[in-house]
Amino acid sequence: MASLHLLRRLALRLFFLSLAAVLTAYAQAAKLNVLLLVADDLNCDLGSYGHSRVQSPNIDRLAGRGVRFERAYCQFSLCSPSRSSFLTGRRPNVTQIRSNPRSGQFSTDYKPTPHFREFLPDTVTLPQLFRQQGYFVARVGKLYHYGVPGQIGTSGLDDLESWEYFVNPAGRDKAEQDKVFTLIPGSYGATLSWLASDGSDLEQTDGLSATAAISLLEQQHDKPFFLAVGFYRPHTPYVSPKKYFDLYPPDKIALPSLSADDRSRTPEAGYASAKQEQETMTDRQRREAIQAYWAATTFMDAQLGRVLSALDRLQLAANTVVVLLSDHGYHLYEHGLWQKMSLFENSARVPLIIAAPGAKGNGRLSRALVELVDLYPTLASLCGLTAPQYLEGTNLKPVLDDPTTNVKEAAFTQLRRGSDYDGYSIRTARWRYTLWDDGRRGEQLFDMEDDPRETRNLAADPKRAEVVESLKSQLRAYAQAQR
Ligand SMILES: [Ca+2]
Repeated sequence: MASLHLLRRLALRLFFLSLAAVLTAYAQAAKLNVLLLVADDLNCDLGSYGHSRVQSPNIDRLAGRGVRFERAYCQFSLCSPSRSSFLTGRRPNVTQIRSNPRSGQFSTDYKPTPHFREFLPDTVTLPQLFRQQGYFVARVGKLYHYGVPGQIGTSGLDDLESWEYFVNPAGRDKAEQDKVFTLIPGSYGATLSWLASDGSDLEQTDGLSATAAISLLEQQHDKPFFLAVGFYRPHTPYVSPKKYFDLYPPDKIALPSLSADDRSRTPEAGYASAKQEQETMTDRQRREAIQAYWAATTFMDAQLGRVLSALDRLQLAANTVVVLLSDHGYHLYEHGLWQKMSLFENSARVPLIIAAPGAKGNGRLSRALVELVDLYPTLASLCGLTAPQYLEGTNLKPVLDDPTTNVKEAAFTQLRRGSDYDGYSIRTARWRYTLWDDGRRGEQLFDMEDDPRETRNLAADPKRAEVVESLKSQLRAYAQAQR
């Protein structure tokens, strides 16, 4: 009898011990790491996004094991406004960051201005939330705004509250600036400029960034980590080793065709991002610029691939959420435009891939409309962190489990032209509608199903009056609500 009682107690004790072990393991497993990969000025010219020319094997590999978002949009098609938005989880009219910092302008605490802390001093940024909740949080390279290439190797427009540790690599591309071909002598980052560089991948800033990120992954941490790696390419100057240029011979690159509105620049506000020095480029130069951009993309993809391989080698992939995104889209002569700062699809649309361990939708694409402002609540939810109530995005976890799910009806992107006027654009499943200066400087409506290259502006078509009214009132409500 006594031994039976003892056995029963022993069995009970074993049961509770193993239950405790399972619960502890579950709690540890639930603490997912985050690897946030942010490319600068990267558009959707990528293999996994269906581009027939551009080689991006590593981003494609990530798409194979995560959910690839086909319709992801930035909230502002410029670096600092977009990054300030998705890293705070708030829209540009709330952060009040609607321009890049003007060089030489410093606030009283010697930060380049404008900085979102001037307007939202107590906001908790995405990385800061992870810091507060016990994560090791580190940054490599460009997460908040940096002037490229001028501020490479500095902290740029950083937010010190966001990081416990940071690295600011500066490579051969920074040192060899004088070899870069540019449309404006002495200017590299704001205009089109490029260089087929000598030397190896590892000497370039993005090569050094990947090396620094791998070293951080290799360190043993007693806490879960949130590692943000900000690549500088394919931002101008489009610098990469020569071998990447050889992949894209210019004479095999077809230039986009222009519509009648593109040629006449109607409405003018829609095309006001065009820069004078870009207007006189020869077709040969246009092809060379596209070659250099694609080369920089493939080079950046290779560095990103080194970080992903390290994650696999260190057996961290099963316990790490991996995200790839770009701060905004980018034109390569579509509509006769280059770079960003337009409200056409190429400038508003971004690549976005989220690979969350165990998500049922992994390996599939989603056509759900999503916005970069959704990143913050999504990562907080995936990692079981309590996010601030004021966040303006939507948790995408339901889409990661079922990519056919929709979580919103529309995505919004905005711009400010100088200090003069704003443009707002709404993207629904079928339409893109853009309102310039509340209509005083024109409006544009494109049927993205029938006319994905936005060649026919239907805003004045009487048959579409009802659609225009509905989309216009949604845009006006958006513009007003956020002030
Ligand atoms: Ca950018």
